[in-house]
Amino acid sequence: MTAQPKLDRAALEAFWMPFTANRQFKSNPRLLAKASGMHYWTPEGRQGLDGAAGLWCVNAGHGRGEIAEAVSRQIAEMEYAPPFQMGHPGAFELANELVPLLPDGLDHVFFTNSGSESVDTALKIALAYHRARGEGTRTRLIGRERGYHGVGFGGISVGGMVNNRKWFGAMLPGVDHLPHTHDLGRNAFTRGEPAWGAHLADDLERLVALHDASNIAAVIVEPVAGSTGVLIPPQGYLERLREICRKHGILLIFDEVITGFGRLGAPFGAGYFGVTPDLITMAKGLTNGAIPMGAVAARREIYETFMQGPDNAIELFHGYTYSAHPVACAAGIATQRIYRDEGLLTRATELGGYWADAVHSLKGLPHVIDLRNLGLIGAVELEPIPGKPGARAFEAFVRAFEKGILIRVTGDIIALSPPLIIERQHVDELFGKLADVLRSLA
Ligand code: PXG
Repeated sequence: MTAQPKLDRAALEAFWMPFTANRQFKSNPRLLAKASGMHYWTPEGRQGLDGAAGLWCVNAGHGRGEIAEAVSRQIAEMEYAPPFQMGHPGAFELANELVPLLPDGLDHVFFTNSGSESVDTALKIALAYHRARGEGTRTRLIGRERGYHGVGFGGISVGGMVNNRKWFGAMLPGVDHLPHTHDLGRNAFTRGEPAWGAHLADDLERLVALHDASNIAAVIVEPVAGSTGVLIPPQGYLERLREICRKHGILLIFDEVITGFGRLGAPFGAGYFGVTPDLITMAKGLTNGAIPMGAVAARREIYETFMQGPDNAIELFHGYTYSAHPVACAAGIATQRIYRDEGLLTRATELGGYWADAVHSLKGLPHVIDLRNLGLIGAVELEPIPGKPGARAFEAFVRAFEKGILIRVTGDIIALSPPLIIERQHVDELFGKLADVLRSLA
């Protein structure tokens, strides 16, 4: 590894770090300097097993040469091309690569640069779609408690995580929230999808009765809620949500920023659960996290609804300077090739049983009040220290880092989502060390 200049406390000051306890970090920094395969290394050369795929994004593992080469080739050839009223081949190629991975009927792809932008884009498409069909009164948006849809104003408005919302004023008007599906009393220590809770989708009927369907544009949910701490949908819940949306002409948006690209053992959660939404948002695994990129897939009828009026009319007044950025597209195409060649989008199916056993092997360890799993996702919920929410899991995170495993914590929940190239011996190491960490906690 190339020697890196030491960053002292003063050198850490200028960067205002996102979603980070800045002062705590800067007095005890955890820096990463190199990554390959299943591992990260600190600048001092300490190795850490990646139990989080970076941040749910490095699905093909780190240091993929094919992506690096595709990116360098594209930068040398053409670093940028304007996406409005012009195009470049990579954008069309990547969209064509994605369509076969999507549920039948979702066959048009709009490119963005992040999950947050994908969410805003999907919400705007939903509103504009209804208006284009002459149902412009459909303006209300429905999210879910504990939902995470990124940090744009659209995403925090439909999102349901209080810390992400309470600081930021009134947000979008006309938003409602379905109840979340987490119930430890009924579903603790369930393997896979819990049996109880499908009826919680019926709350949508209450909102329809309250507002009338003619005022409701869309419902957005994560098929598996990730960021809030891994909430697995109850059996039949997503089907029921789909049915109620269909009945009332409400668009259903699946936010698949985390569940996309093989996390559950199918290319998308929609396919895994056998429930087809009208719009799917994605990001993260789209480029293996190598270059920022997001996308929204839309049902053909939605796209076609916009394709009216004179040929020279711009149909959707929306887009980003970096929509379908050539370098991101190159990374995306190379990533999709790896997923295909290595069978990674279904790998979680092969390994899911072994992974589930490993997750549930933590039962009985100190402070563990729930274990959850689906595909290559796992969660360990800890009893909070009274009066200090989040402190126990944060301590676990710090000790895990010191022990050489990278995990993600949110509140008092540890979330695990390794690269999909993980092997059994890594699963053993991850859970062996995590068990040691849990045993060491006060
Ligand atoms: N939707 C979902 C479902 C996400 O998980 C976003 C949108 C936003 O994506 P961008 O690219 O704008 O960050 C996400 C992001 C965590 C964690 O700790 C998860 C995310 C972001 C930060 C932390 O689990 N997911």
